[in-house]
Amino acid sequence: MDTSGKTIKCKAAVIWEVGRPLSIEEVEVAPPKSHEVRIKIIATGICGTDGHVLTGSFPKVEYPVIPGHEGAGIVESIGEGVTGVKPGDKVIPLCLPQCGECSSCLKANTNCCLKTHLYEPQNLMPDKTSRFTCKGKQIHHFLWISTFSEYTVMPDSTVVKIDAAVPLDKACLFGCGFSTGYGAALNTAQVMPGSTCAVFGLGGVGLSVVMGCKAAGASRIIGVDINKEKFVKAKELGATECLNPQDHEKPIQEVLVEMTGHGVDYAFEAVGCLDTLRAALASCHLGCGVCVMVGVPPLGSQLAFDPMLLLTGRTLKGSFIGGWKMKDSIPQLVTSYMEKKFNLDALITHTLPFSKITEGFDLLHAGKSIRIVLVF
Ligand code: PAD
Ligand code: ZN
Ligand code: ZN
Repeated sequence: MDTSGKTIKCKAAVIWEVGRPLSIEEVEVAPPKSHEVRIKIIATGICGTDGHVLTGSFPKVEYPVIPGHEGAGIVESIGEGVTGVKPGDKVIPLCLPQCGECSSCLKANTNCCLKTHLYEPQNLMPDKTSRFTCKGKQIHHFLWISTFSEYTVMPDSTVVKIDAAVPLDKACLFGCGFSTGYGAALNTAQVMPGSTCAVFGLGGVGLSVVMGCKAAGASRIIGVDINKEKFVKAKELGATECLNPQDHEKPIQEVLVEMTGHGVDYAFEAVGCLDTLRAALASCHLGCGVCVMVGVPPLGSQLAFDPMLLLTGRTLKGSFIGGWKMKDSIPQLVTSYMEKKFNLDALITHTLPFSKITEGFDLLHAGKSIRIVLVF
């Protein structure tokens, strides 16, 4: 049946208000307008960030909202003026746009397109209307891409075509978790061969940092997590040792400094917590250690730490989606995956039907999963 130009009814997961659980609803998805694309989502991962949307700790979200930002799908129809993709193309929705025109897009050293939600909200399409309705109410978009819906509409600056041979139930992880962690090591830290790294938080993002450190040739990769069940996979993916802070009387930064002599060359925070961020910074080598912040901190929080840590030459950097200019980089990462340059599949511990999304979040919160992929 040709659906182009028509409203499509499908299943989506809606958060009606902060603190309310996800509810699976039938939604109406309007056709794409000019410079917009409607996509049939085939698979979507659950990222720690979607959990922040449920609790209201992700900035600038408006409710009711359809979250989800780690998806892969097939273009169903396109609006006027779209040139980069066509119906039938396999695509990844981009949670960080690459408009190609703003001052950030024109600079080589940043991926923070000025169309990012941190700069202007992405709760409605650029024309300030929504393509989603449910029970007569307008539902907001999330990061413009809302992948927890079987059909979703997004601007053409937030979608990229990928190799038709790639399985979409794996490729969805390029939309956020894998790219974020892997790029934090390769692009943001630019880990040097032979170096020592510490990775705080061994979820999907932290384990992708571990893979990036390994790919960059780090000789020592120390995983840090309070859930020791994460250690098996961390070691499989490249961690040389793992530490549980709860097994030590001393603060973990002191343990790391002692273990390494003078601290680590690179420390990554992939938890989203200020205490672990301070610990990661304090575990860096005097004079040259680099701490990369990847986890999203609690909304409205302020960071306090001993400024002498920086005065003496350590660096604190943030990494947004691994520093990748997503439109340029995701197709290349997909090609590297097809060439088996990294083990993305190892991150997927569960593949569930979309209807089990709540079970998926329960597994994530109970620490029983790395990445859960939901399939429509
Ligand atoms: P996750 O919940 O799968 O992993 C978090 C891990 O941290 C778990 O293994 C926890 O056991 C562990 N942990 C919790 N507390 C501590 C602690 N005190 N010390 C050590 N480990 C601890 O989440 P994820 O891997 O999907 O995401 C991790 C963070 O990265 C989260 O804050 C998410 O919002 C953020 C993120 N940032 C970007 C970005 O562009 N910067 C992109 C995607 C996700
Ligand atoms: Zn831009
Ligand atoms: Zn994410």
